[in-house]
Amino acid sequence: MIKLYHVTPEGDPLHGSREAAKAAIALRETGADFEIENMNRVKDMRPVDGHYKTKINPMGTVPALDHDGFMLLESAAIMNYVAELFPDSGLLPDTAQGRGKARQWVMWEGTCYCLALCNLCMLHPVKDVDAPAFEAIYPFRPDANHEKELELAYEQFAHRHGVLENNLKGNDYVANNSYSIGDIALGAHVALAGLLDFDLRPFPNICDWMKRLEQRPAWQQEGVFTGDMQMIRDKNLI
Ligand SMILES: N[C@@H](CCC(=O)N[C@@H](CS)C(=O)NCC(=O)O)C(=O)O
Repeated sequence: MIKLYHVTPEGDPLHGSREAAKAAIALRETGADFEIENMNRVKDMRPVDGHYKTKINPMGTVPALDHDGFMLLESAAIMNYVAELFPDSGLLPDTAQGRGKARQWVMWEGTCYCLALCNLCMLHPVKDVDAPAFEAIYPFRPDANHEKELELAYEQFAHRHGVLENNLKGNDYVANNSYSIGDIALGAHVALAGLLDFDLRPFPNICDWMKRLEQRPAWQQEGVFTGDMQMIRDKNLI
């Protein structure tokens, strides 16, 4: 049995976990039978001596995967594991070069893209989420308005979207023009544009790609993603 520890959007102060959404989308793409264990980030995951941190994930984060007692942490590792477990899913291309490229984009998302995302989260005014729940993740948020730094963070974030935009030129998907875990890693986080008031319209290839991902049933069933896309549309950012 496969169990995925997730934070779904209903009742969550931050509208759910995008990292766990990646794992849930990957699992849905495989057609695997799995169950979701929905966690409360404040009550279940954050207490230092709680069951989640002591027995499931010492980092107190989701996703965590339990496959017949085998425990795996980290969204990138979980997506790779799921893709290898279900090779017919095509979540990893069938050539070494294709797999290399898919993993390149998963790594790029988790490092280069996320660095810029976190810098922006650190400085962006908290508006559409619960402030204390959000600020607990960013203990070094400045308490005053840092306009210049915020502008630089937007520039850095825009640079990352420029890299992705160029990579998608003439391609439907991020790696070898074939849908993979690279698209899942990136799409789940690019959808945060609404919460960050980041305009995707100057990046037409990204907009088309997001709309392509939105057509897939695995993404339509992921409430974190559909909620984020709704906010993007409500704010006319796509
Ligand atoms: N590197 C980890 C990051 C996981 C992570 O930070 N997850 C967030 C949710 S998106 C979390 O669980 N935060 C805990 C909290 O808000 O207390 C991964 O990729 O799985």
